[in-house]
Amino acid sequence: MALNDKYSILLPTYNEIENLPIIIWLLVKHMDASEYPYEIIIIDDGSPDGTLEAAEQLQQIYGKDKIVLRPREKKLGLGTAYIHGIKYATGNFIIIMDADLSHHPKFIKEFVQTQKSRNYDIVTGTRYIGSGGVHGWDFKRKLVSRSANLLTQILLRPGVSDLTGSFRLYKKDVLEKLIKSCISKGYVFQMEMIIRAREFGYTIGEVPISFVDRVYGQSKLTGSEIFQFAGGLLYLFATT
Ligand SMILES: Nc1nc2c(ncn2[C@@H]2O[C@H](COP(=O)(O)OP(=O)(O)OP(=O)(O)O)[C@@H](O)[C@H]2O)c(=O)[nH]1
Ligand SMILES: [Mg+2]
Repeated sequence: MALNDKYSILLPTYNEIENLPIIIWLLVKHMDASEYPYEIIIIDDGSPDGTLEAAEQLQQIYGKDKIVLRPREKKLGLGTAYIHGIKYATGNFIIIMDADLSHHPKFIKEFVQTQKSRNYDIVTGTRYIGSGGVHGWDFKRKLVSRSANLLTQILLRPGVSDLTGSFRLYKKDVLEKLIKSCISKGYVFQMEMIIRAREFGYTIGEVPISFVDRVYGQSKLTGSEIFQFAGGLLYLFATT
């Protein structure tokens, strides 16, 4: 382990009051066991359900060095939540993940090992190779995800098996550069990050993950999201 490596985990939240205590507990458990220095940066966007108040209590339990709160006034979207969070990150590596328990912190160890094995710029979780998979999605959602991924593989040939996933490890400077160069919003954002990464010649490693559908809280995948995704995909196809 390089002596100065530190991992900043960005956790954007919007109405995650049921999930936050569990994800934080799991993160602390797994990160403490790994012995890597780390911090968890919670970016809450004015959740009406009191997520921020829960985060404040968790900060008191686990300490201000481990739990950093960088809330914003209102819901401004995931992309800018990452940009906001990075500004405060003190680690040289950034881990982004969802707070809704779809991404299990136990995989972080493998992300770190994979990154170190070849000094990858990015390591992405993948649901589509090896032991990776999806649990709890209905047929429609699986079909949408698979089709989106397949269509993208055909059109853009990115050489990465899971493009729309959002459980990833980045070198901090790489993520900063990528975020600045990405213009899409919504689901297509994660995909654009990988496509731009390829353009810049960054190296990408993959770790199979099992993705579990959110248990608590509302899902937001709607027809308009799918439409938006298709538009974004065509845009990337036309411009890259
Ligand atoms: N700060 C912030 N976080 C957000 C925003 N939108 C979503 N999130 C968080 O980003 C993560 C991913 O969002 P999800 O709602 O789980 O998106 P998804 O996984 O595609 O869809 P479902 O899990 O089916 O709802 C979760 O931790 C959310 O709480 C936002 O506008 N601002
Ligand atoms: Mg989710």
